Amino acid sequence: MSLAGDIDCCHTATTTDALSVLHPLQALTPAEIAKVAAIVNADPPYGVDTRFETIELLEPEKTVVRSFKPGSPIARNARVSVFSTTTVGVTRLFVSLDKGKITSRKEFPQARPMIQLEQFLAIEGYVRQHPEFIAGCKRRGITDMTTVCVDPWSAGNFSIPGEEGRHLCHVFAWQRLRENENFYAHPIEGLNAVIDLKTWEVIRVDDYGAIPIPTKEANYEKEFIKTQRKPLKPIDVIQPEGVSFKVEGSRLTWDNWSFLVGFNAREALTLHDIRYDGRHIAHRASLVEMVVPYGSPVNGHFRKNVFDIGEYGIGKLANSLKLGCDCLGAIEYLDVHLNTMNGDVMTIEKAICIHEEDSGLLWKHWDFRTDRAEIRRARKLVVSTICTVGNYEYALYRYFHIDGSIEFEMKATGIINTAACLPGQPGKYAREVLPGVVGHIHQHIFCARLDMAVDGDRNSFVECNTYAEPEGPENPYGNAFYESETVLDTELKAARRANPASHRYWKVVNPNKTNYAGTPVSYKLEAMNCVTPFVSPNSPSGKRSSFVQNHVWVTAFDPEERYPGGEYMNHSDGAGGIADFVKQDRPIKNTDIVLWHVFGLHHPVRLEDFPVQPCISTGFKLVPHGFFDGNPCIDLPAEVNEASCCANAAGT
Ligand SMILES: [Cu+2]
Repeated sequence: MSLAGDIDCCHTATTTDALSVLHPLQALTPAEIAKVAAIVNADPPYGVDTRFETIELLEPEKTVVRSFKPGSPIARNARVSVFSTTTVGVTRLFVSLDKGKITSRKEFPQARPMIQLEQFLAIEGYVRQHPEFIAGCKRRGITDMTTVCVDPWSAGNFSIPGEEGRHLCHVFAWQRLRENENFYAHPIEGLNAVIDLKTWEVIRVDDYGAIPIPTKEANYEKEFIKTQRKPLKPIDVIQPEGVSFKVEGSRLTWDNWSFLVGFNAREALTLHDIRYDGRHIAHRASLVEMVVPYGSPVNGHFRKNVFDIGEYGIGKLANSLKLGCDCLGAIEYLDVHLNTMNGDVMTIEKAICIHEEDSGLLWKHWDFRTDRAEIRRARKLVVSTICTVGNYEYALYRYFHIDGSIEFEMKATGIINTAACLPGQPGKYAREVLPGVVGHIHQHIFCARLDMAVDGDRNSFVECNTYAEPEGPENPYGNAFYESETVLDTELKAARRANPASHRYWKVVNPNKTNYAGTPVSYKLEAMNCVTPFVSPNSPSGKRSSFVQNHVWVTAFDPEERYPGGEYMNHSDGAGGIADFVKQDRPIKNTDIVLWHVFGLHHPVRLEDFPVQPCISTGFKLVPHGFFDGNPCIDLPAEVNEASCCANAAGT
């Protein structure tokens, strides 16, 4: 591909903007993160052992956001989670930047922080030095421990004797046969270790029995690919007059859209104050959990049920994006600023990519009597991030379409998690992708938290089902079918699953605002990727991921109900998540509500997924449904070259 020549195609916006706070929802600046760390370090809850899990913006109340006028003073507060290097527990602090002090302190003595990026290589180092682990490797023919790659998996909560009450990591291992080759082709099967992240002691090595390490190479790096196909001709994406969007601090405006971009270590990118033509649609929207259950009970694989957001935090694992590779065209990048475990500022340059894409046909009609055609092209604004969690890449795209719809797409790529088998004997829970190498059946189940505000905060939740009319006097020819709407008015009633048989869908309506037809304005959830959960809900992993049991949940707004599996997920027991929130069975009719959508990928592995997986995709849409009185883009100007395209379109 070629790039846009001498056109200014790439710009990073935050270098100066990040230094000043322009909006109450703007993520903490580097100076603010440093100041918060200094305030906490002046009175650290765990003394010299104190480390920082997260330092993030304590988001202001909605009234503050709604009444904010540019230029008016902005109160800034941070939400901080700190932990000790020596004892289990997390302390949550609220810090006032303006007052320079801690304003709230709450201890969670059983909580464990997310596994930190800084710990990954340390875990590998300690495990590789352990005599029992070395002996296990030796039984499999490995004598050089520097070739062993150890991936740090969350340990879960399995009530295994000796594990209770600790802060642990459970590891799987592979062997790298030579420099830069793909070690996931060489699983060290049946050998796991459990390491205590407080004492750095390997508390147990599990050896389920040795089988040969598969040694056939399967590489993806270009230096290993002997023959390459002929390249295609270049595609240039150029916008000779520049882009149509504007970035002012954290606010983006494009066409009729306006919204703010936030970022934190756990959720990565967050969207706020989303409006179309000034009308509110959502107050906050983000991806709040992702759980990846694997279906194999063999050896140590039963433990693979990882919460990539709650146990690792995908924000801290965001990539710096590369123009022409990760993103193509006229791009604006935003840097993001997080904290290290020591409380230093960690900047990920170009973590957020913003650009426009042609999106094909928007609408068209050809009048065969007059031979006249009207055509409009669609375009979307794309805000993207890519996060690497161990073997997988999650490429996260938020699309703002010109027709008022918002789309979230997650593309999964990277390398499937591999295990080894005897060649030709993958067993029923896996598919062999290379002789002796398998990928287990698994799922990637996501939860989006959508704090809706359809034309204001007071919304209701409606389910729509389509039914066939029974044949009879009213339906003499048997053709009749109709849609039926039900307002689900309490939290327990609104915990629902998809039903393809009735083409069930849901919408968030504002009963106080009507369209020309006299019906409430609304946004429809297009839930295209509902996933059937297979992990038993009463199992150790199932209890911790109970949110996957429904495809939608609706709760009365509570700013502290942030995560569907609970606030502190690592080693969690399943308490404090959405299944507990809805036990309150609060009314959700004509009030401030939050819609939680559970969707995902069901992933029986394909041979084509290895050695590196072409993107597979999942997501959902929020689509205006009676929000407008008609097609909201009837006013879109025709393309400049309309004359030629219409002549072709009309078949002349
Ligand atoms: Cu997968």
